Amino acid sequence: MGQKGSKLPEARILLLGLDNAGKSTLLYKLKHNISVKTSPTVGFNVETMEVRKNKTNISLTVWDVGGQGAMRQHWKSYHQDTAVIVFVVDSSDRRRFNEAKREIEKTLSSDQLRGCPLIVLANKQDVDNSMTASEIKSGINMSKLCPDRDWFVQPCSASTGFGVEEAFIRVVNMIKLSHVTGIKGNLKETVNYIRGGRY
Ligand SMILES: Nc1nc2c(ncn2[C@@H]2O[C@H](COP(=O)(O)OP(=O)(O)O)[C@@H](O)[C@H]2O)c(=O)[nH]1
Ligand SMILES: [Mg+2]
Repeated sequence: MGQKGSKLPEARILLLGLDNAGKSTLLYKLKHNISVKTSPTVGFNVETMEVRKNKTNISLTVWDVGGQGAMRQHWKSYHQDTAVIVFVVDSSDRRRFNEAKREIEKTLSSDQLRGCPLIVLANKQDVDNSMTASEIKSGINMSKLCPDRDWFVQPCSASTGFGVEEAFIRVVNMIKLSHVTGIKGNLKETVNYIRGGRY
């Protein structure tokens, strides 16, 4: 938690993916380092966590927006001020891969998310015969789809924890300072100070 009375600079992370992809499991694994039994998210889960980036503490707000059909039309209202998009794919579900791909394409076409970095999590790598991260990368055609944003495909398993920390570090590294809101005081000085440091 932050110091008493001080509000930390804040970055918003959008956690998206089809229902059953593993978003909520991932969020709880990250936040509490535990595996919990999840139930389908109705509406959204929101969790905050504090990270240190370039010598500055930042509060990350992770929005896990329910992935079920009817909820998907609401994803758009969460787009504003997003620092990084995290899209979770169920690598064990080849049948729904095209559906996931279409949602990624739709998400990236949002004006509010123009240039916003994207990390695709190839989740459920613990399941036998699941798609590899490189299969997912070429299946989505990432380099063609993302000519004007940072992107990365990270293999992971929200159940076992494999790759979860790496994914988190990548997310933090992808945050641009211009997307961190609430840096107080002389912004320019603060930014210079932060730039001078190392994560
Ligand atoms: N084997 C395996 N199952 C997972 C993994 N991540 C999530 N699950 C399971 O997939 C189901 C859906 O997970 P949930 O987090 O609720 O998905 P959400 O709808 O995207 O929030 C649950 O039964 C989870 O236990 C994973 O990495 N490996
Ligand atoms: Mg959920």
